[in-house]
Amino acid sequence: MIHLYFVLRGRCSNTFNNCLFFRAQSLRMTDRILIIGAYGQIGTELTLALKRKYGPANVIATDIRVPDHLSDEDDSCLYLDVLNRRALDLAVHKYQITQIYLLAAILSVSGEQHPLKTWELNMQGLLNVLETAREHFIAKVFWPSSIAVFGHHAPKKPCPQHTVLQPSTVYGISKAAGEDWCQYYFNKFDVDVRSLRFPGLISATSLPGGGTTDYAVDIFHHALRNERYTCYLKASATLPMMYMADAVRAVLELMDTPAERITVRTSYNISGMSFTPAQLAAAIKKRIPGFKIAYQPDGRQSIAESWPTSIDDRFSRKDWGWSPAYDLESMTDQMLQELAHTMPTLPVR
Ligand code: NAD
Ligand code: AKB
Repeated sequence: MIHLYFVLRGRCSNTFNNCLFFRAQSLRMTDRILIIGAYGQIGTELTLALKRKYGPANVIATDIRVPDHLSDEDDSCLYLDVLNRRALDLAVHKYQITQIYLLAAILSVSGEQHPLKTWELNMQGLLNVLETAREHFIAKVFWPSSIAVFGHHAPKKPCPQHTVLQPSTVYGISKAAGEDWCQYYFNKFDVDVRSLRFPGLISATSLPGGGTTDYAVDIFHHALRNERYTCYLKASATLPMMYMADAVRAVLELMDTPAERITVRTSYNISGMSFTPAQLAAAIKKRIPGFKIAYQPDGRQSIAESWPTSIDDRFSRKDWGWSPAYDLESMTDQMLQELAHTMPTLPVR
């Protein structure tokens, strides 16, 4: 895909002077994508989708843990620590990057074990990317937020787009603050950063790590190994969830939307499905009759109780046409089918 890419961005929202200036972004032959945190749960699938869309040579996948099976010569697989601002600048310059997808973060459960490290990675990582985007005139940035931004005082069912954010975890605090920084960089510096408040993501080709919603993936692995699953949430703990194929499609659709249609510059609510562990266990049992589950709620239950049970995503639907394809039944069918192939090769996390 070769196109002439000449972006004139007009607004300077400087507090002291309301000048109008134009920023001639660049004359480029094609989009060049930098993915940071590419080998995590989302990155594994999003990287493939972006390579299909933009061509493998135009997608630079980076992480601090590079998979063993890729050789050093594979230029599309790089070590990059998002906390190293200089290395980030160099990568953006060297590969003539036009879009950045920042996926590196510590999630809700791990975050409670390492609060300051979580704040450092989630916040400084985002600020490094926003600053790099500003200085290098990056055309678009994607950064995921989470339903963890909501706390006990937000309406639970459904949780509106615009509501009180008093998160209960350091992860949620970092996401809520990150949303404000995204909006600030858009308003102040015209950085076109776009974001989704993802619910718990369920995937067969990659494992989740350190989240409250991880049970919804682990349960499938136990079921397929004919093992009983002990769930760390109550049977009745309803949470919003989404199948990874929907999540990846949402990112691509949001990033393809013309900038003038994006009305939410913090982060969009987005909904897939909502269910309890008991409902998910019942859906699995329908397909694997011998499957057994027990419940032993631990500290993760209190995190789950601080999150909404369903999400009002009307702004996503209206602004960029969001509609999920998977519900509990179709997701369960797909997970069991896909895991039958991928499970033996999945790395342990
Ligand atoms: P993940 O933990 O699976 O992957 C994160 C990746 O970032 C890992 O591969 C890790 O090695 C890498 N990383 C860690 N520190 C890094 C650093 N300093 N520099 C570069 N890379 C580093 O996370 P995920 O589940 O894929 O989530 C990706 C993003 O989506 C995160 O921002 C997360 O908050 C958000 N999100 C995820 C979910 C979900 O259910 N998975 C839900 C809501 C939001
Ligand atoms: C977590 O449970 O921490 C994540 C999330 C919903 O952000 N899956």
